[in-house]
Amino acid sequence: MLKITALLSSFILPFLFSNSVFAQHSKPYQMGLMEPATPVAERLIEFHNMLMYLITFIVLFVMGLMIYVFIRFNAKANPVPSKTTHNTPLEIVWTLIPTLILLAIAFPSFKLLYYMDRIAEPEMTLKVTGYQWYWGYEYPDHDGLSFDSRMIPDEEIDTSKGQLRNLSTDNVVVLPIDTDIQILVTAADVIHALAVPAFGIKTDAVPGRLTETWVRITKPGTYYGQCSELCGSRHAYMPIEVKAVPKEEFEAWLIEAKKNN
Ligand SMILES: [Cu+2]
Repeated sequence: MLKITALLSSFILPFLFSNSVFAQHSKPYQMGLMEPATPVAERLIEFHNMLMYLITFIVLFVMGLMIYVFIRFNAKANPVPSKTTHNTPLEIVWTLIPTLILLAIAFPSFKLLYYMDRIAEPEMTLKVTGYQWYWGYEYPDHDGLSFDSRMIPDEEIDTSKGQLRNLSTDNVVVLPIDTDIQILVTAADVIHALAVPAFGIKTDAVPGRLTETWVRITKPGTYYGQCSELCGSRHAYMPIEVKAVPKEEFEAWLIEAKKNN
């Protein structure tokens, strides 16, 4: 009985409390996608939800038809089968409706793809380089400020500071909120991928190539991501930690960071 209660509470409690703190990283027993922190992530989630409705409707509809066929036209219920082979209106309908459904998916999909691609006039740039196995960050618009960011090892994790195992880093990337930030992604050794779910970004970091993406963070907070391209033995241990702060706070951080650079 105790075990069941414990099991139930571990399922239910995260749901009850999941809204009390802004969700920046995935939670145990989380349902659904991470709370969005950029317009791109918001649109991705809207698109995902739209597809969920569509898929659910199609699955139920096809399942209904099949169940009807199994019952109505099995050998017992329908011993003498019809020899009908063509039905032109029906064939037009079952070609046209799926085509319209595909168009209804393709149109917003391409629109979103181009929206995600790049920002026309970025206010600042962050360059990210993937290494085996950490990330390097550069702020080319801010006197070339640059630093490396490595995962904090398990034994040094300080939970009193809110540090998270396998997610917190020694040098946090600080970015201003409400700013169009161009992110240039590359790698120095093998292919990595910069992925931050709350920002809706997952961009390959390819050696010798500069890939572009962008964010406009709408809520201050700490956001986590991980390398999402299998890059070697410590692939799982090169997290991304981004701290989004108001612009004034970002300027203050810049002054401090440049001193230590
Ligand atoms: Cu990697």
